[in-house]
Amino acid sequence: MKNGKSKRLFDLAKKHIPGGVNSPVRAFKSVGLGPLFIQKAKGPFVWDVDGNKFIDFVGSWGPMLFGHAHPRIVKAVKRAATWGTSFGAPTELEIKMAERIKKLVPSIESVRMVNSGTEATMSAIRLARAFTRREKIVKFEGCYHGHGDSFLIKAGSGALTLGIPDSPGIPQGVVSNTLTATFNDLESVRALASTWKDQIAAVIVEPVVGNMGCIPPREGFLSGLRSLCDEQKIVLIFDEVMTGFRLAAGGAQELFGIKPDITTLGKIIGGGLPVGAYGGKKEIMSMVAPEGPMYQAGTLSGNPLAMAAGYEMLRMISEYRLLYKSLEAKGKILEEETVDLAKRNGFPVRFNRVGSMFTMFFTAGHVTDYSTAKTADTAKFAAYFRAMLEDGVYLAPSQFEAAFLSTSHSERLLERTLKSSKRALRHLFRA
Ligand code: KE4
Repeated sequence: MKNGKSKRLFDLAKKHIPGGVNSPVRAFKSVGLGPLFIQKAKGPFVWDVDGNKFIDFVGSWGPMLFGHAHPRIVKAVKRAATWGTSFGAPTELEIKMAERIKKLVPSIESVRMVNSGTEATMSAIRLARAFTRREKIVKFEGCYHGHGDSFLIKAGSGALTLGIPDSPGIPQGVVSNTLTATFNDLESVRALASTWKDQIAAVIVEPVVGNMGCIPPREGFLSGLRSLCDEQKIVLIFDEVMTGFRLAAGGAQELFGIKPDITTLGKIIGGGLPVGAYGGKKEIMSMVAPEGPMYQAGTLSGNPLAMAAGYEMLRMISEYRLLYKSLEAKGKILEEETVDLAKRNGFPVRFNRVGSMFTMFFTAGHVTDYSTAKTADTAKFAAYFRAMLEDGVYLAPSQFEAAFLSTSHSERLLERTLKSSKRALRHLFRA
């Protein structure tokens, strides 16, 4: 595959930008390549600057539920731009956005727009601390909630991929207030709750993990968290930046029937533009300034272009009645054919999936938490990634990320992807 221009651009980028990228996981470090510089995208495809075309399963790390450059999103953003790109003042569209979010996610009674998932999660734990007057938070090893200081402790996603789950630069005082438990292990949370009785402000969890690769919650895990938080008056935060509007119109909380106290959102909610949000019980949200004393602000929060893209996204989600059924059917095709191939050939791979987000782990065992995710053979994953890329399939450049399907991934494209995957696996395992 010719990639001369990407190489040249990467060399140039490294002169001006740390590591040549504006977000670490994009650097392709863990897959032994330099990143592809993307020229354009449409539907399920991306084209790089060397003219290579790929079937895209990254989808900008989740937002592209309807594929890239959807005409309705593009039209909404173009129209909004002619009326001005930012006012720093309230607009009617922000009210419509909030109403639509509340309708789709009933646990949200009041919602604040911000500019990224990180801002949403940072604000959510500050709010939980303000509401409970407690300082500790519980997160899960391998989960990723953005790059806020409190979260870069045993973090997932790019931090895990690059082997820096505990970033330098985080003050000891912050580190000591972040307790870590094991995903899918309720006992590990109960133990912390009894050791730190009445000192834990919040438990924050990815209800379906995407940032260790895709890991579904065990039966009873989320409901157990809910009961424990009720017993101990701990704020339960569902970080649905990735799962929100991805797994159901009402996110993972709709799928699993569990109501968190606060939900954080991002990615899909912006239709590809920078948007995050946090919302939940009115009683808690009323603490947020200027209604209450907990301060959080943002020059571009509720930005008119981002709202136009996000609102159009949520309208399309509301209109498309069979959306999640169709995404489930697509995911099933990939899963069933891959699992069947692996079984017939004895390939040591494990396919985890919930709806349209999935990860194929290069390990034979079940992957249910951080320690089992870490058994994956990342060198094998890297070789598989490179083979798929050569074959025109663009996966997330990390074993510890989820891949995403969109409505634009046709069955024909999925069959094409499966052919490439079978070839790559057979070559990898010399079958
Ligand atoms: P952002 O600040 O990147 O918008 O959102 C942070 C975040 C919060 N919570 C969850 C569950 C997330 O998955 C994320 C961000 N996800 C990663 C991909 N796994 C973003 C990609 C990147 O860091 O470049």
